[in-house]
Amino acid sequence: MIDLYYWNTPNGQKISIALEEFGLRYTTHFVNLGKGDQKSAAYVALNPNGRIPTIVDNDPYDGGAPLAVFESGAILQYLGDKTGKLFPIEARARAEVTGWLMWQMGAVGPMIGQAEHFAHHAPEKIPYAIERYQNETKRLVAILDSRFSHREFVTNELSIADIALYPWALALSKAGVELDNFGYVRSWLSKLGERPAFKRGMALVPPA
Ligand SMILES: N[C@@H](CCC(=O)N[C@@H](CS)C(=O)NCC(=O)O)C(=O)O
Repeated sequence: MIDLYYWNTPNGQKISIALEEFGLRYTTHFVNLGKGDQKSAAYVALNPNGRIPTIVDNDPYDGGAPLAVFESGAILQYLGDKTGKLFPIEARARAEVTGWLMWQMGAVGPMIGQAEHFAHHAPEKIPYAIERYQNETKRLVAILDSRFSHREFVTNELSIADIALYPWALALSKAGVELDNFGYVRSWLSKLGERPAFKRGMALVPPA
């Protein structure tokens, strides 16, 4: 059984989707970001960065003591290795999936996050910052769009890289970037959104 420390934001949703795709049993612990639960000493002991998501695998594949894993990309890789699914072992396929996963972690997530921050949450409107992060986000989405013009998934097969990108692509409009000119990304989103595991992962919300 896996303990999932979660809130329904893109980085959290990557992991709820992955756990559903992998068919792993998990218990959800809602970490209320609005109340600052992610900064509690007990939580920071599991995730030194004080952010969601985190998992604790009570049955890790090395057979040892319960294992805490933080950083959504690292969690996806860990779960892929644990299950032997959606994260190839063969060197070339693995390098490609890892590249797109790191691209999501290092570029797509942070740029959309900053674009949303400066568009909606910054105490003052700074046109330079809004434009800079929205333009960079559009540049990244254009790369994704051209990728999907000739393939179904970001690499040859569905992988943890698609799972990492999906909830962030859904969040684009919050960052002020619309998908009108990115038809291939829209089709990929609707195709993945039909998968029962993606539906269940995205439906995980805190109790009212
Ligand atoms: N690189 C981290 C980023 C995690 C992250 O930024 N999580 C956000 C929610 S999507 C969070 O916990 N925010 C709360 C805060 O900033 O205090 C990961 O991918 O796990």
